Amino acid sequence: MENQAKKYLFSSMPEALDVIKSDLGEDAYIITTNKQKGSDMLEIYACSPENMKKAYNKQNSIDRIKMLENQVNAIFNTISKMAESINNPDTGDIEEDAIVSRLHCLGLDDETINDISSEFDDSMDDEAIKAKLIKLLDNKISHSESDDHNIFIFIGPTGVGKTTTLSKIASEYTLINNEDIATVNLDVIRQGAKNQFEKYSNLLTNEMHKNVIYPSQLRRVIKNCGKKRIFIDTSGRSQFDENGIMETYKMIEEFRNQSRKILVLSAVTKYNDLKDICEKFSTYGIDEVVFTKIDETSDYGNIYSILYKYGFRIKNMGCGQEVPKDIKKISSAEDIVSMMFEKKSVI
Ligand SMILES: Nc1nc2c(ncn2[C@@H]2O[C@H](COP(=O)(O)OP(=O)(O)OP(=O)(O)O)[C@@H](O)[C@H]2O)c(=O)[nH]1
Ligand SMILES: [Mg+2]
Repeated sequence: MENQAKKYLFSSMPEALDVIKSDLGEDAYIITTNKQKGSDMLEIYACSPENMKKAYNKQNSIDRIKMLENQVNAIFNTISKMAESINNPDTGDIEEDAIVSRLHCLGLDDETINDISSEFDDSMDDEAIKAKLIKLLDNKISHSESDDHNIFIFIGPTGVGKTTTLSKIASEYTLINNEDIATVNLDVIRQGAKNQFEKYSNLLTNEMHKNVIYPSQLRRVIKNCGKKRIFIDTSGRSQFDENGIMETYKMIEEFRNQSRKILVLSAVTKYNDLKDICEKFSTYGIDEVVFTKIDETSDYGNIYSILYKYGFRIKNMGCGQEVPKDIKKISSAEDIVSMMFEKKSVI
């Protein structure tokens, strides 16, 4: 600013103003006024309106440049810090974070990751991670066929696809294996359950029992059944409806040890809810699970986590609404892990 200004020395201000105005114009700016050291004279800096404008613009540019400089410095500092932490040999946390976030991306929950993360390290590529996940799961899930009974009981929460899955699995035995089957409906709750059950059963068997509401009735049906296999459908029960769960349990209790209790779960249910469901239905003694609605998600980590935690046997997955075609066979832990990596049903 001083460069644009002109210096004046006067003994009084009125005298100075007259001269400055005639010199720099009526609108001249007085920038500073000080008493000169060692005298009574006034030292005045003034400038013309044009120079004042130039000085203002220049100052503005300087401020903007300073601001940009600050921003560049901040960016530079951040990059330096990042580079430093990457090059720092004590980066154990970063390695762990990388593998943990890869496992998260595969849809696994914190609890399972906590259990298995010590088996992984940051040097592992996707192939190695996949192989390890398969091995870990394969060691957990049941491959036992010792409970391979001929009475199938489908249990689980409401609306997960119990009736649909029963019909799909029963179809295999009738349409593919050419076996005779009977169906039994214990669902006394849902409106329309009988119609839905009847619709499918009519296609599968000539022995359908649709009004079974007492354990004694079920006993008679099973005793007198002339068919090789019996498929029993039950009412959907919320995991929080303990009375309801017990009510169905009492119906089948007598046949618990001679039947295959199949827990039907939806692949779109949240992990914590799935755990609650598994805990509550464990009263029945679960022999097998079926995950349905795998066509309605691309995240299969929950399936892995549940099988890893409970070790259930799994043979089928529901992949759509059509009976009998929308069912997929699971032949190994590899099928599930592949789905997690591909983010789609690849079996
Ligand atoms: N997308 C999709 N829909 C399914 C699948 N399995 C069943 N569904 C649908 O889910 C809905 C409920 O199926 P149900 O078989 O009646 O279920 P449920 O468990 O018997 O139901 P409740 O008896 O009321 O407890 C229906 O619309 C089915 O068509 C599946 O694998 N994928
Ligand atoms: Mg049903």
